[in-house]
Amino acid sequence: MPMSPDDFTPILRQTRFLTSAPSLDQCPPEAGVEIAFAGRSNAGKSSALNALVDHSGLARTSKTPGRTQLINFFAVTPEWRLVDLPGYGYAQVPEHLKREWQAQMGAYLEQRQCLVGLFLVMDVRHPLKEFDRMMLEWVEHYAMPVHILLSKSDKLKRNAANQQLFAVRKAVADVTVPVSVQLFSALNKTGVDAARSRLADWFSAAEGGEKE
Ligand SMILES: Nc1nc2c(ncn2[C@@H]2O[C@H](COP(=O)(O)OP(=O)(O)OP(=O)(O)O)[C@@H](O)[C@H]2O)c(=O)[nH]1
Ligand SMILES: [Mg+2]
Repeated sequence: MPMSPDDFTPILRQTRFLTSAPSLDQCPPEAGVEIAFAGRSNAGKSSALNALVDHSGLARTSKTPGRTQLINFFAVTPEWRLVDLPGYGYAQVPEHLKREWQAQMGAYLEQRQCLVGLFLVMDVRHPLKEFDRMMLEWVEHYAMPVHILLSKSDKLKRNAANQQLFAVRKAVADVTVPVSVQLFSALNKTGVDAARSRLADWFSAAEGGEKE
């Protein structure tokens, strides 16, 4: 049964911080279902998560890139979790730490059985950078659906934002896993309803069933 927004939004509003994990072996137990937010540093992952659960300040946001360095888990219900992944691609980070990050993210995507889908957050003005393309290759490899938020859409005029939307849709048309793309703004709440219904679809589709 699809969940209506009227039913789901109050559930999302109950989201609470659960735990932070510095590495995969310290993640909470594999139970229920998880949806993760990935994206380059400063793309707006934490802001998007906060807008979706209607709780500013829940996930820490910052003007300093690389704020989120841990894997942060949020419980929507005892069964449903949202995961704020560390950002990637900030320039100041030494090469060995970038490799360490890649290994952690790769391991998380590969091994986390309860992960049912990825929200890939990209600044609408700078989509599909190298790391975004790597994430798309990974979700293809692990056969995981991906939903792209083109964030900070308030930074562009409506026409320019729509042009970016169509360009990204075209660019990902050949991706071999289910992929959807939308405009999003945590500032003026553009696209919040659409993103919530994607979360609701993934959570309720996975409910009670094992990931295939
Ligand atoms: N104008 C505008 N600014 C935004 C929006 N979303 C996020 N920002 C700003 O962009 C900056 C980064 O936002 P975060 O949500 O912390 O980004 P992040 O992807 O979690 O960053 P890391 O945790 O460092 O990887 C902050 O200064 C936010 O206020 C938006 O929709 N519109
Ligand atoms: Mg963050």
